[in-house]
Amino acid sequence: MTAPGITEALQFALDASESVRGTTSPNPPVGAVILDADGRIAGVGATAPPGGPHAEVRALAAAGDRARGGTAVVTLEPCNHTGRTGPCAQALIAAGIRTVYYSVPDPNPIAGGGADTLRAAGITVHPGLGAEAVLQGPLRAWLHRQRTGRPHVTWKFAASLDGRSAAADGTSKWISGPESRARVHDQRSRLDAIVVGTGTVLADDPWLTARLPDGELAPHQPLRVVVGTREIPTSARVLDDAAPTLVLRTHDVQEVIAALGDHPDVLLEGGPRLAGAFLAAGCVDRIQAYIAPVLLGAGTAAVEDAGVSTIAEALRFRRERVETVGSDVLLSLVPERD
Ligand code: AOF
Ligand code: ZN
Repeated sequence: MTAPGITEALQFALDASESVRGTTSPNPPVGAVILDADGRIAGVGATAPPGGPHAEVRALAAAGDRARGGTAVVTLEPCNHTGRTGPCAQALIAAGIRTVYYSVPDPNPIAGGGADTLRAAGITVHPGLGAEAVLQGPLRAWLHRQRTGRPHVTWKFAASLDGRSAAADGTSKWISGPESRARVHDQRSRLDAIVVGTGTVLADDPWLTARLPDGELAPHQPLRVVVGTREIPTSARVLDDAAPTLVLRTHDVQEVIAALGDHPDVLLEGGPRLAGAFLAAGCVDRIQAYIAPVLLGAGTAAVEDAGVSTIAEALRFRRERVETVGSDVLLSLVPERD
């Protein structure tokens, strides 16, 4: 059984890591909490942008002397290396921390091994606290990139009950409801990159920015990536100065993946042909399907040509989560191979 104070600290650590998602790459967005010797929260910290201090160092700074004899709760195994900042394991030892809980081991061969260093210094170490929430949430994309060398791509689409993303005349506003759209804006504000095809830019002229409920731009904007060989006008909204934009004049999925290098958390937003190419190339790691209670009976399919010509070749997915969002259903799926 984990003490109630630790469960609360884990929630603070998760919230801290969530709050810096999209701003730390290529570093992972980590959250850390320091409890004093009486189990009260003394400091909370999250990873600073690259080159800045790690989560533990910031939480220790906030806790000051109250860290002595206390406990640290961290979403990633404290690092053991002197990179751009000093090793967090040493900082925890120097501050007099007695107990460390962390969620997932650091797979980085250079930075990992902090748990052993802590144990050697006489600190009690508990791995695995909240591992599932961290693996599914804030560190999912970074861990995927560490494991595979590729970014984590979520293909998100909104479709009618009959799987269409636009009506026969091309109109598509709005298939999903306001709650689903607000949710996507919130998600964008915590991503590294959003990818769309030139067809989507030409058809919808989207801004692809993350906006707050009042319409203001969110403080963090992901990189906007436009893929395809069709010409897009210089007046396209995606080329405005609200966020950086990368235009890739290619159809090659592998080239896009390579160009995304330092951007592990990627949202693929369409259109149907680009989604089909990513699916056919095995480069979709998760699907988020917003299915609206709307029927069109004709119109553009959410995906086209994913390389399937017979049922034996069907791409199959495993259900990760089903939620209702307003009047829509959000299906989160992962490839059966994973
Ligand atoms: C931690 N706490 O908050 C983060 C960690 O280049 P550096 O020196 O910033 O080190 C980056 C590596 O440190 C990164 O690849 C990962 O293994 C670890 N990140 N570790 O103890 C943190 N962000
Ligand atoms: Zn560190």
